[in-house]
Amino acid sequence: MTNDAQPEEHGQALLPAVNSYTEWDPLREVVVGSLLGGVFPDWQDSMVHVVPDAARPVFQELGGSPLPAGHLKAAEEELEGLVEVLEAHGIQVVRPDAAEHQAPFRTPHWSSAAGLYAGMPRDLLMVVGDAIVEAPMSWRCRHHEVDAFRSLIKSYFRRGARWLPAPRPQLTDELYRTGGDAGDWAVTEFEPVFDAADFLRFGRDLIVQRSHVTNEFGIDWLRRALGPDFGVTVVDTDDPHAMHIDATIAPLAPGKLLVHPERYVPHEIFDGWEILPAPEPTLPHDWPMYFCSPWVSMNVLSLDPETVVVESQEQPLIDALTGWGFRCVPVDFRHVYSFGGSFHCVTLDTVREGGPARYLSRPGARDPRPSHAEQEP
Ligand code: DAV
Repeated sequence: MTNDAQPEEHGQALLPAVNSYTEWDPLREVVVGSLLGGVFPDWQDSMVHVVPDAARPVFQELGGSPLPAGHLKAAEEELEGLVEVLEAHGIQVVRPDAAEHQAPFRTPHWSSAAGLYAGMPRDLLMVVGDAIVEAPMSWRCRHHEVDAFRSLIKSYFRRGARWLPAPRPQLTDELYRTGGDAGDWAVTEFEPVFDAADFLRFGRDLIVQRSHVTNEFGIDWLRRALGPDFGVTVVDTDDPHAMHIDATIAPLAPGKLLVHPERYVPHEIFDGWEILPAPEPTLPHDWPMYFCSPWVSMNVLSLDPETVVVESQEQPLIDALTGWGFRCVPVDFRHVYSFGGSFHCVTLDTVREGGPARYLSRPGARDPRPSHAEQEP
């Protein structure tokens, strides 16, 4: 076995084993999560701002118990349906290992009745160019979630990818703000934490939102770990429940931003971009949603700058995107919605064509790049 970077054949182009700089460049390889063996999370007070009210008693009573079997089976079938559609588009799909999510675990300071699932690699991992970042997640039940993805990460590393695990968080009580004022974040600045899904990639620039799982310390850690070739800009969002930016902002192509009609706050870095407010989701009000809002309707996955995977029943969104010049690939996904996400959440794009470029205007950037950083390597 060799650790040398080996270019791989993905379609016609020879690309590194891990190569993904944007949310929209042509997709060649992708990780699709698995909900198999998933359990309800052990309740933690810091979840109160982000999970739907109805989920709290469920997590308190059923934390560590298997997710409802029938609904889970339907969700797994929808994930298989997504895999088939991606493969039919010539995209290589890889899946996590089976993992034990039901086992309780403890540290010297706290314990968790169980884990969660391996369903949402976007929350946990981030590909920035040729690097895979492991996020320091603040929900205690997710402390070992990366295990299901470690053989994949090791395999990418052996084929030349860089591997950037964030400092292992302690997740002691000092991290969590209890009894704070309305508007306070659930996490303090005790140590760096973030979920990868609070970031979006635009070539050499990333944007990030502060949230109930992402603090300034975590953003600073990532900024310094990525180094001067990348810029990380914090953008305001108007979302008291903020956890993961990908049902608030969805960049679909250079210059085209799909946004949540209320949560999106205009920012100068998007000067010159077309902004499309997403239409209302179509999900029935009585559909079980344990982790998130129906706005995961806009959590779409770009296969290339003209093609997006959209939930089959989100006809108003399909119409709006079609009218904006996109080709929509419809996939049934409502049962997956129930467990916390849609197409962007359940995937991690490890290989897209394209390289580092600049797409955002940076008039107020604190550390303007020297001009040599604008050039392709
Ligand atoms: O609208 O509840 C969902 C983010 C999915 N990871 C919402 C945000």
